[in-house]
Amino acid sequence: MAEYTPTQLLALVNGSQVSAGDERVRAITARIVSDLFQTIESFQVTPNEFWSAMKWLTRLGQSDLVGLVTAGLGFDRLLDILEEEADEAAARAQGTPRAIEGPLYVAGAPASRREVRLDEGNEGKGETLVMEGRVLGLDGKPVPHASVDVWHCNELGRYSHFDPDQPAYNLRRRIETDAKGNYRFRSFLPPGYAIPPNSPVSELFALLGRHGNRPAHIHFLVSGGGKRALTTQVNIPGDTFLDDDFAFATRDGLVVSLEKVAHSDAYASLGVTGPFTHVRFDFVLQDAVSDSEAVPASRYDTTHA
Ligand code: MBD
Ligand code: FE
Repeated sequence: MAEYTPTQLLALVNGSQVSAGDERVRAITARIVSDLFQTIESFQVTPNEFWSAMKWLTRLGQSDLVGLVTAGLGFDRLLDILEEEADEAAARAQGTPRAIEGPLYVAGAPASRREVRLDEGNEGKGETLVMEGRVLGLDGKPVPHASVDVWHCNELGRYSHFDPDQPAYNLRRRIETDAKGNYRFRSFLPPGYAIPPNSPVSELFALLGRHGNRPAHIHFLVSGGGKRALTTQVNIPGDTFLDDDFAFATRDGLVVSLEKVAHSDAYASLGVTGPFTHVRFDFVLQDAVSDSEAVPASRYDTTHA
């Protein structure tokens, strides 16, 4: 019925409306479609290229790997940067720096009080780690009975739940701090992470000429005492990829110091007898300015959309 130039078509796509719809969704969609029309035109993207890209997107979604691409293309870090810029604009004091959740968190890990063996079922793997510290407010006062969710990859760089070869909640635990805000756990020093080979993600990064490695790290989700919930990671020093993280998530202030200890009786309850590596790290939580900020807002929790 009608013949369109690309510009006329774009105006129709973005302007067609039979009901009010949602103003924000309409505006954002219009911008994205406009940018993609323009990209296709200026790069003279062929039908084959376009449809193979759409097939790639389909495979990416089917393999549940979207979150690796968002991390590798900087979107996750961008959201953290923007949150911090908003804090600065509002003159909000910073606590422990935030770091991206990443796509590999699983809620509902087994909980325990004050201490835990995160490495339960992984005896003898890696170098023994004891990490301990407190959860504090900006005023330096401890947060009693705070919740510290902790997770890291196994000795092969893989995360339970996403790796069918690991038991449920392997290397995932939740610790409730004691009345003085203390937590501690035993585990092993995890290796770094690499994106799965032969996957839609590795296909993209090969074409971009980029590697898909993350330096060794441990994830945390910390909340309690009505403070602002914190999502962060600590990095283990000495890793080749510390300043070359595929997910751009490493930060000053989050690289821990390792202390080699030959012997201590202080961690008998965690079964520590021989030499181990000790890390001390306190998490400092910002004050919350709303109730929702105090709730640990995982990206998988759609109630916080
Ligand atoms: C990870 O282990 C991770 O933490 C992130 C952010 C992205 C990919 C893999
Ligand atoms: Fe990770």
